[in-house]
Formats: sequence, structure tokens, C-alpha cells
Amino acid sequence: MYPCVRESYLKNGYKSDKTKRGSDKFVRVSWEKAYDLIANELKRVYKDHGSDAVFGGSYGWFCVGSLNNPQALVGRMLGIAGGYTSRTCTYSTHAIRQITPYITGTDESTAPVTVYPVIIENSECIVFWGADPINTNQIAWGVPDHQSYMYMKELKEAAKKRNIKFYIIDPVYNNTGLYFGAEHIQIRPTTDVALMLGIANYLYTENLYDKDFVHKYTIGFDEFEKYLVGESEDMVAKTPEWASKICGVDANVIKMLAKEFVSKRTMLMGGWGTQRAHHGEQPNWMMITLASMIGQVGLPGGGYGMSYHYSDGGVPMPAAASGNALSEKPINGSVGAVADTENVAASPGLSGISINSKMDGPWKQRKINVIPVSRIVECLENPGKEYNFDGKAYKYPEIKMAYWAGGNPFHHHQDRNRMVKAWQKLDTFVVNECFWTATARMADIVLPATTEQERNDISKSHSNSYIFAMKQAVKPAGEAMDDFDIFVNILRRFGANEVLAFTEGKTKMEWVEAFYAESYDKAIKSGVKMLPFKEFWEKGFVKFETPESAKKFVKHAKFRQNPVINRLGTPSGKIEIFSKKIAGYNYKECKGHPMWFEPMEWLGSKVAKEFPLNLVSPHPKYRLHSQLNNTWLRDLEEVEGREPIWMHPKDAAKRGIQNGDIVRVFNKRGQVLAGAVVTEAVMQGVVRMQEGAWYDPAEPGKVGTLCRHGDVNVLIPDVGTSELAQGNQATALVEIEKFKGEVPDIGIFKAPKIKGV
Ligand SMILES: Nc1nc2c(c(=O)[nH]1)N[C@H]1C(S)=C(S)[C@@H](COP(=O)(O)OP(=O)(O)OC[C@H]3O[C@@H](n4cnc5c(=O)[nH]c(N)nc54)[C@H](O)[C@@H]3O)O[C@H]1N2
Ligand SMILES: Nc1nc2c(c(=O)[nH]1)N[C@H]1C(S)=C(S)[C@@H](COP(=O)(O)OP(=O)(O)OC[C@H]3O[C@@H](n4cnc5c(=O)[nH]c(N)nc54)[C@H](O)[C@@H]3O)O[C@H]1N2
Ligand SMILES: [Mo]
Repeated sequence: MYPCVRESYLKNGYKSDKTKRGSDKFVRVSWEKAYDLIANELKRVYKDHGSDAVFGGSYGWFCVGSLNNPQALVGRMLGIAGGYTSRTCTYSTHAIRQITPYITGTDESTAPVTVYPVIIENSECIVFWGADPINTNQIAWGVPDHQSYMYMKELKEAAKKRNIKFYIIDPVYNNTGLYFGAEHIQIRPTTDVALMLGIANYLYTENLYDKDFVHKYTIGFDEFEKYLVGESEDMVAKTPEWASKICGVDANVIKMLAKEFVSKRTMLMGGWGTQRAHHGEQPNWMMITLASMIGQVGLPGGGYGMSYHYSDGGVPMPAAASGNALSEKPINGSVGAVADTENVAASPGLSGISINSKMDGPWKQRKINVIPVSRIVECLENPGKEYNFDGKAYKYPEIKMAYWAGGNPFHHHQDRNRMVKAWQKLDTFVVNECFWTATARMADIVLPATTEQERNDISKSHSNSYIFAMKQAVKPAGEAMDDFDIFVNILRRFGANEVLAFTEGKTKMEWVEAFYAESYDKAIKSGVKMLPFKEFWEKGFVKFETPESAKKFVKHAKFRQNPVINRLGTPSGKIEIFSKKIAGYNYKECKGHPMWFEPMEWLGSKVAKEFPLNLVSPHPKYRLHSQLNNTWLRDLEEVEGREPIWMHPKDAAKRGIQNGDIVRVFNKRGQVLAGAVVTEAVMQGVVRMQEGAWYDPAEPGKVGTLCRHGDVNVLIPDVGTSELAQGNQATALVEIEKFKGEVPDIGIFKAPKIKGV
């Protein structure tokens, strides 16, 4: 409701006691006071430590809207004020997005996939591999219009008329398995590469794989082949029996899957659950290798696709997105469609405000440094340390101040206790938020930001079928301000030119109109009709028709037709089962071809003796990450006010735990309370807690304290996937016991007491 400052920060500024973050009282201040504090601190840090010392990478989600994109705006503000350290990659697709451009020349997390109408007509076997599209398509990067649900329903109907076999390869029988009545292949977490190798080895030794495809469309199979049969590296043949011991899937089932995949038109639908893991670079690489051996890449209904679960992937779309649609904000803000755009007819998109857009004059020279997004804590801990990333060596900058707007790092980042400690290295932490999240409570200065209901904006649906007028529905609560205005007011403390560089002389509504005008011009040029702005704003939306051609799109069909003319964007122009480039980096944990590497924590590792349960942390059904956790939606799932943890009946019985018990989940990194849900939907040895439950420390700011509510990231390790992607993980080994003693009340959903209110 009001700008607030932490009490000891208000007294001592950047010299305040940082260990009090989280436990200190907050004091209400005026907006003018808050702006002064921030602008002065920015100036001090720039002067004493340089522009790298300000972290403005501000990763995370936020309300929909092309203008009020707080992340882009905070970057834009800092870029004008004096520069900053930003970030590259996302917690969503860290590994897949770094590895796949080497393999197929494109970021497979956003590359278009064979569309549903083609699947519905042609596929005979559909494999949801670490994917839960029925759950995760609920959201979109933009306004979700949920067209994928219509198609998934059609697919289910089609399966009644002709035989379509559905498999789900997952430690959990998820929403999608349930919806399609899929056969569940229970796999131990983070062992997918072993299973794929077992299938590949069987196809190879039984002579069932497509030699012609491999020969014509891929490169490096001969290197991989040696590894597959045990003539290189570990000198072990990757037989189904070998794989079975690692992944827990019966060797006969592995052989059955191999035969299924080559005898039916098979679509491998890979989610991103497999790559959010130690060595997360390997699964997608190996899946593309396996699909190549099956040989159906480029055929209708066969091959692979790695975005069916996200933002209406597989839905035929009317237009190329020129705005922030297809990917989650690369750092320069110039987001948009990726290389492979065969399926999109030219027509209007909608652009949004971006970090560097039209920032001319002296501001162009401002320095913007970059770190891989999930290495933020490592960076805070190790200023000046050298690290490898994607073939190059870098040095971590020394960060003194961080500004977050749109995102909840005290939910999304791993190893919470380590993070709480690392955060104490910051002189100053500023947060724009709409709610009293765990992150807002760790801030020195908190500014109340409006939500999309409280302001005007414009957005498109992810499927490109609509542009929406997002009209203000209510007045801002309390003294809340739009992020846009907050940054303008900070820049006023720098000068009129700085303000002008930020606003470009436009009011917010003029920006909204300008975004529309850009699309309008594109539409006119490509012969598509659009209403003039005024009429659009009145009516609330414009709709675009999907061209028939988009309903026939088959991924890699053109490449299959002619791999010389339609070569891929890799050095060889083919699918690179062996990558000379990657091999040349000489990384220990990511070599020239896909391989099985033992993850740091899995059911086969030593740690499992002490912590025998493998925790997975998928995306929540009734939230967008941590958003909406402070609403009645909690009542739909929580157990005694705690985030649920799913456990197999046998694992529960062994520990004397019953459905509905409050349990303590712990490992060497930390401890959380959770509510037991005893169910066979999760395989034995595996437990499941969704990401995003609000972090509720019993003693805020204290390292090692109990989280009373069930923030899974207290337990997940913060170790990079490998030197290639430096990505984040989402699994861990844990132990669970019935909670003894008095159950503490939840504190996080009550707003803190504020002095001066
Ligand atoms: N263990 C584990 N951890 C994970 C994952 C996992 O699978 N397992 N998934 C990872 C993934 S893929 C992601 S994308 C991240 C998500 O992590 P985040 O994107 O950080 O999570 P959200 O809860 O969506 O946080 C968005 C915050 O922005 C605020 N907000 C909304 N609108 C506005 C606005 O207009 N202005 C401002 N200033 N603030 C606003 C909301 O109140 C909310 O607190 O989590 C990652 N963390
Ligand atoms: N309702 C809802 N939808 C969302 C979001 C949300 O917060 N809520 N977040 C959105 C965002 S930002 C993103 S990035 C996407 C995330 O999309 P994904 O990353 O695909 O989603 P997850 O739920 O993390 O994982 C998908 C499946 O992988 C399984 N899995 C986990 N580990 C393994 C493993 O080692 N092997 C195998 N085979 N399977 C495994 C999980 O059990 C789950 O069923 O979802 C988006 N959609
Ligand atoms: Mo994500």
C-alpha cells in the first residue's frame, strides 16, 4: 500500500546491519523520500564501484502487458541512469536453450512444432516425456486463449476412433497422463538419458533403426555409436539391462518401447522437466538423437517437439510474433520468433517496450554486463571469480545493489539458506512488488506496484489470434504506482534528459497507442484488416484468422525434403549427434555427443543412503509459480495449511506417516514443513512438491531456520547443470519424518506491521 523502508536501513543506509533483513521492522515513507534514497544510492554505487555493481537482471514473471513490463522497464531505467549487470537465459529453459542451437541450429524450447491437426490425423503413438501440457498450458507468455485445450480434446476424441497409444514417461502420473489415460512408464528422476540410451542400443543391435535417415540428415553417429556399444568412454554397452539398473524401468519394457516407437508413427513430446537437472544439457540432445534413429523427423505426426506443453505450442497460429511472445525475454529485449518460422504467415504481431529500444544519445554507451540467470548467488558469493559458460570464460562482477521488479527470487531460486546468506553481501536491495512476498520482506526499500487491473495496457494472446485492450478496472490500491511512473520519478533525480530518454516524450497511453500503430502498419502492408485504434479500444480486441497453411505445418518437413537447400543452422547443416564445437570446449560434464552422467543427487548416489527419497518440484496446478498463493486457491490443495507433498503408500507406511499428517522434509541444505498426500500417483522412492509455495521462515533472515509453509527451494541444490549452460536444477534427495511437537502458525500471509501507518 505504501513505500516502506527497513528500519535500520533508514537509519544507516547502505551501512545498515544486513543480518536484520527479513526480521527488521518496516517504516512507511513518502514516495519522494523513497525516490531520493534510491537515486542517491544508485549514484553512490556507480561512483564507488562502477555500473557492474548494480544488478538489474530482475528475472521473473509479472502481469501481462506490452507497456508495463517491469523487467524491461527496470533495465531501461538502469541503462539510462548508468548501466548495470543483467542476465541471460531463464529458469525455464536454461539447458535446452543453450544446448539445442548446437544440435539443430535452433532453440528447441521455442521452435515451432508439428501442429495438432497433423498430429490428430497421423500420430499413432504419443509420448509425454517429462511433460504435463494439460497443466502447464494454463498459462502463457501473453494472454492465454487456451486453444491447445480444444486441440487436446480433439486428440482425445480421435483416439476413440482410431488407435492412438499414449505413454507418459515421468516419475509422477501427472494431469496429462490422467487426461489421456496414458500408460505410465515410471522413471527415476534425472535418469532419462539412460533410458533413451537403452532404447537406442536395442534399436541398434536389433538393426531396427533408420540408417538412411541417420546417414542423410545427421552427422557424428559413428562417434556416438562407439559409446552406445561400449567401445569408448566408459567402455560399457548401453543395453536395456544396463539402462534398467539406472532408470528403474524394466529391460523388457525398454525393448517394448523401442519396438513401439519404430513400428508406429511416433511423436516424442518433450517437456522441460528433464532438463532442469544436473547435466540437464543431455536429455534434449539425446532425445533428438533417438528421434533421428527412429527416423520419422519431418514426417507428419512423427519426430519430436519440445514445446507442446508451453503457451499453446502446437496450435496453428496466424502471425509471426514481433513482440515478447515466443520466448521469455532474452536480455536485450529484442524478443521474437526464432529461426524456424515456416509455419507462420506474415501478419501483425505486437511489440512491447524493451530494454534498449530507441535509447539513443549518450545512453547507448552505458555498459550492460551479463551473468547466466541462475548463477546469481554464486556471483554474489564469488566476486571476481572466473567461470566457464557456453565456450567462453567470464568473471563474476562484484554486486553491491540489486533492483527487482517483476519476479520473486525468494521463491524461484534454489538453496534458500545459502541464498539468504549471500544476500547479506548486498549493500542495498530494492523491490517493486504488488504483495508482501518473501522477496519484498527481504528488501531494504519496497515500492508498491500496481497490478494489471489497476492500469491501462495492451497485449496479444500467445496464439497470435487476438490483440486485447487491457483497460483499467479499478483504482490503484493505497499509494500503489505503475512501475513506469516509479522509474520516471527515479530518473527525475538524474535529469530531464534521462527522463526524456526513458519516456521518449510519450505518455503511457501514447505508448499503448504506438504499440498498436506498429502492428497496424504491419497489418496494412500484409493485407490484413485492423480496426483504427479508437474503435479497437472501445471494442476491446481484434481477432486474426489462422491461414489454412498454418494448419499443415510439419516440423523439419522442408529439411527432410531437401537438406541441402533447407540446411539447418548448425555448422554441418545437419542434426549434430556429435558436435565438434562442444567437443572443442573440453568440458568434463558436457562432451561431443550425448552421454549419461551421474547426477550429484539421485536414487543411485551415495547421498541416497542418508536421504533416500528423490524430490521433484514441478509447476503448480493452482498457481503461476508463487502468484495467487496468497489467495483462497490455497484451500483447494493445502493440507493443514501446508503445501502438499505426494508420497507413495509404501514410503509413507515405512515412516508411520498417514494421509493428512504434517511432515518435516529435510536434507543438509534445510528443512520445511509440508502436508502429506499419500498416493500411488507418485512412484516409490520419489516425492513431489510443487514449486512456488511462499517461503515462511520461522526465524526470518536466519540461516537454517524451518520454513513453516513448504517452499521446496529450501531443499533443491544451487549447482550449475554444467559449464555449457550453467543452468538450474529442480530435484534433490531428502528424508521425511512425521512432525513432532507443536505445529507453528503460518506467518507469511499476514502483512507485516508497519511503523507510521
Ligand atoms: N524448484 C523449482 N524452482 C523453480 C522452478 C521449478 O520447476 N522448480 N521453475 C522455475 C521457473 S521455470 C520459473 S519461470 C521461475 C518463476 O519465478 P518467478 O517468475 O519469480 O515467480 P512468480 O511467482 O511468478 O513471481 C512474479 C512476481 O512478480 C510480481 N508482479 C506481478 N505483476 C507485477 C507488476 O506489474 N509489477 C511488479 N513490480 N511486480 C509484479 C508478483 O506479485 C510476483 O511476486 O521459478 C523457477 N523456480
Ligand atoms: N499451471 C501452471 N502452468 C505453468 C506454470 C505454472 O506455474 N503453473 N509455469 C509456466 C512456466 S514459467 C514454465 S517454464 C512451464 C514449465 O513446464 P515444464 O518444465 O515442462 O513443467 P514441469 O511441471 O516442471 O515438469 C513437467 C513434468 O516433468 C516431470 N519430471 C520432473 N522431473 C523429471 C525427470 O527427471 N524425468 C522425467 N521424465 N520427468 C520429470 C514432472 O513430474 C512433470 O510431470 O510451465 C508453465 N506453465
Ligand atoms: Mo518458467
